[in-house]
Amino acid sequence: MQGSANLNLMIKAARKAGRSLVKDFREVENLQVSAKGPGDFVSRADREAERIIKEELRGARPSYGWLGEETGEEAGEDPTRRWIVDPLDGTTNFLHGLPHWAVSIALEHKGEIVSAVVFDAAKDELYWAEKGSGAFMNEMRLRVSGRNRMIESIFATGVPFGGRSTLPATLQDLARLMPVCAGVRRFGAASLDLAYVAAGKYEGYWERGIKAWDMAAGLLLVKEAGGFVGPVREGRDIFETGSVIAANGELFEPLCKVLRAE
Ligand code: LIP
Repeated sequence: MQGSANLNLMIKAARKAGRSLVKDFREVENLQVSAKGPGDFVSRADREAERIIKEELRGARPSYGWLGEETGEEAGEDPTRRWIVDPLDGTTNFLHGLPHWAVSIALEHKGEIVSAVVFDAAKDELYWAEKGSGAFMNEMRLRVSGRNRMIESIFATGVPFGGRSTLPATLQDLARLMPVCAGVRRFGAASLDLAYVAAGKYEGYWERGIKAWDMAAGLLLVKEAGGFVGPVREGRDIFETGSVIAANGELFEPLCKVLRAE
C-alpha cells in the first residue's frame, strides 16, 4: 500500500482502534442477554477507541486540530489541518451485535478532506483514499457503479430515530424515491454507506442531519472513486447542514432532482 506518511498513520490508528473494538464486540454479543444490556459497556468501548486514535494521531502530529465524536473540537497550533474522527460509526449496530460498523478517520487541510480511512474491522475491510490518488479497499482499486437507470438502481439512507426533526423530510424522500428505483437500504453506518457507493455496491446514498465525523472520510472515498457529492439543499454547505447526497456520475443529478423536489 503506497500512501503518504499521514495516511499510514491514519491506517495504523484505525487498525489499533479496530482491534480493541473487535474484542469488545465479542463481549457485546454475550451481554445481549443480561438485564442491563450492553449500553454502558459500548459507551466505554467507543470512548476507548477514540482515546487510542487520539493518542496515535495527536502523538505523531501534535500541531493538528481535532474534531472527534466523543471528545469534541480542539484547535491545533496549525489552523489549516485537523483530524475528523468517528471512532465507532454504526454504534446502534454494534450495540445490538450486528457486524456493520466502522472506524472513520479523515484529514482536512484548508477546509478540504485530503486523506480518508474507513475501517470495517469486523470484516477486515479497509477503505482508504487520498486526494488525487484514487480510492481503494485493501489493495483493490474502487470505482463507482456504471448503472445509469434509476429503476435498476439501489440507494442507501439513514432513517432518523428517537424523534429527530429530520424524520418527516426523510419519509417524504422515501415516498418520492422508492417508486422510481430498485430499492432503498438502511444499514446504519453512514461511513460504510459512502464506502459502498465508492465500491459500486449501490448507486447512491443520501442522509439528512448527520455530523461531519459520520461522513468526512466517506465523501473523499466517493469522489476518488469517480462519484459526485453535494448537499441536499442546493448551494448549502454539506458539513454545516449535515445533509448529503452522493452517487455515481450518471445518477447524481437524477437523484438530486428527486430529493430536492418541493
Ligand atoms: C450514525 C450513522 C447512521 C446514521 C445516524 C448516526 P453513529 O452514526 O452513521 O447511519 O443514520 O444518524 O449518525 O452515531 O453510530 O456514530
